[in-house]
Amino acid sequence: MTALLTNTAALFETARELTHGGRGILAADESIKTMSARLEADGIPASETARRDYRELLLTAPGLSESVSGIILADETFGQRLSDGRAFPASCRELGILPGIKVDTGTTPLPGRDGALITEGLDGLGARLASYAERGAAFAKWRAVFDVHTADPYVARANGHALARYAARCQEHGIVPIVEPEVLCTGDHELAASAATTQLALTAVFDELEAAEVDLAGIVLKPNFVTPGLDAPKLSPAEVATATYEVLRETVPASVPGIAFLSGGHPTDDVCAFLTALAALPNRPWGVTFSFGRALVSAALRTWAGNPENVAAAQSRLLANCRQAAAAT
Ligand code: 5MM
Repeated sequence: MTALLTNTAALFETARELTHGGRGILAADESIKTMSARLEADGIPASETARRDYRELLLTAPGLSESVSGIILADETFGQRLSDGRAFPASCRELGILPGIKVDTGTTPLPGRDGALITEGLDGLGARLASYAERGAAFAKWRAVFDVHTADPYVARANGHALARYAARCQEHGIVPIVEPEVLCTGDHELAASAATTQLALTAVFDELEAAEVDLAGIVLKPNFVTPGLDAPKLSPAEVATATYEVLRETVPASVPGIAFLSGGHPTDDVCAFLTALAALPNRPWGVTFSFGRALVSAALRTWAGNPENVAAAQSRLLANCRQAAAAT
């Protein structure tokens, strides 16, 4: 019982540290395939070393910990060393940033569901979490993906169930689970479609978390902002914040300590404006912050271009975006 209570308190502390205090999370956990494609899109030959050098550039940006509380790493990076020989997870802690690990193994189509996706990675998850915890992981991440055109109650329940089993397993190992149900922003759908799908997904996720007896005080939720599709006319930050808050208020229990939003392909200025408007709404029960990937790193990757002479300039671009996002909280 005492160990359980200690675990509960520690999970809550970590979840708070990640989402409160004006800092947020840097999502640098692109799979090898995604990271390689992003390097190549910027003219950088993809290799294990190039992926390592790029993640080292991000982590060692001077003063990153002033705006970043945690960094999500992919398995490859988690096992790599910086050029000075230090392991990535240990370096994160030395730099004042909690190390996290993406533990899902990606998505696959659900049979007969028009291309709707299910996220995989539950087999052997306990053993992997034990190893990550031993090597210093403070938190983990699992991303479920929903499309407004294919999401339905079954798809939401199946993905919610996987997220809940993942979250329960993380807590068993003293690791805070980031629970990420992402409704994709790609397309030209209206705000109402994003709102309905986000509501469907979050309702199923919290039903399943409750059924799995996950301690909600020891998780971080990572949702999308409720917006029209990226190809549809934009709405104001106030409209996005109001629509997002309406869905969250209906679906997310007050016991969840913090919500860290994904950026979903929206430009940096837009997602920061959404976050500023949402953070300003009164009587919010949860802390709100960012867990952006592309909105923080895209400019840095372009500036670096694989050239060691550009490291400092690339780090400046990253830091500027992280400071802007932190200011929005
Ligand atoms: C950084 O990208 C993460 C991993 O993506 P893949 O497994 O597809 O390579 C991704 O889960 C990311 O954390 C979220 O989508 C949020 O990132 P954005 O760029 O939407 O803020």
